[in-house]
Amino acid sequence: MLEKIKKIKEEILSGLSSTQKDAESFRLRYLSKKGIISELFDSFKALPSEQKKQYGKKLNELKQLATQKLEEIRASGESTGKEKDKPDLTRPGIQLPLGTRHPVSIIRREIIDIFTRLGFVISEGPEIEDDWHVFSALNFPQDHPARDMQDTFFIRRNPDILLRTHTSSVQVRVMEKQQPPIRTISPGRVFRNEAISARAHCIFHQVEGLYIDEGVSFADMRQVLLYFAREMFGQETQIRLRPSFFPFTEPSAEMDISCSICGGSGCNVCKYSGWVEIMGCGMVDPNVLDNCNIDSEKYTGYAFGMGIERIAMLKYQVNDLRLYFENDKRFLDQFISAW
Ligand code: 2NM
Repeated sequence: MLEKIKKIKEEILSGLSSTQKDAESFRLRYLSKKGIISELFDSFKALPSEQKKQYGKKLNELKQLATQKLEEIRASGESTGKEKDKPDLTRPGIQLPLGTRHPVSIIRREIIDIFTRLGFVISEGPEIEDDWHVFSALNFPQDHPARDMQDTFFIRRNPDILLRTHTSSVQVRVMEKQQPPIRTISPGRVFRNEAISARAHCIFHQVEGLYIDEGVSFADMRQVLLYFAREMFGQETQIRLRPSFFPFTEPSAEMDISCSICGGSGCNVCKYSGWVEIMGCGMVDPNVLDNCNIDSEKYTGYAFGMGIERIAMLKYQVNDLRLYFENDKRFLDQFISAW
């Protein structure tokens, strides 16, 4: 029996046996229930107890050696020699589910894309602002209702620190830093102290635009906004400008587009008027230019502002604003875009 153990040990150590190229045939030959080591254990059981001690140790050592060798063969996968043990590199990969862009992000990118084609550059600024950049520089009188606690979030009970209610504050910062020509759009998040409903939210997104140079006219503004409306809502779109009021522009206007849902014949969305409001605009008030150290005798400019959610509601015909903030995956998964 000692002879037999020695022979098997040498066979395993030599690594020459053909069975040693393949983990499974190695296991079958040495370690399976009918393998030669198991057979040795069977005959070991029949031995008289005084011999058991001598053989037991040798047998256990042999089994350990075989087990170790099997691990080595398994680890060096290439030496298995069998195709079925190799990874199949032609198998298709596991598909990871892709996310979708938020509709507000899609519309923001579309708006940015249209205006950057016209030479506007993007500017950004802080969401936490001071009174000067949000109100005073923009010609809001000290007692204007927008400054009211009910409309503006103030911070730490210091009325000079507040969350911006529009991104015009970014444009004040641009004007303070840079002389005309200025062509900029500022997309961003804004905050208003309003009760949340289908039509209002305390956080929403805006894109505001500003164009200042010598001899810039209301007609220039109208043509750029017409171009924007047609790129955004289709080439058949018409616009109209209605007189309005903003502290920072004079004259001011509200811009409507012909209803993209019914084409002007009348529907729910346009409330049977054929027109829907999409933004405010106007000629920058000379007081605003002066506040930002831009010579209002030399330069004129126009500005406009729109809510991204509002544009998204029109484009996607989703008319509950709250859906844009709930992040319900069933809602978000419906927006697939090249962006
Ligand atoms: C609007 C409507 C009209 C506006 C004005 C300015 C600035 F900084 F130049 F004064 N930025 N954006 C503006 C003008 C915004 O939103 C409804």
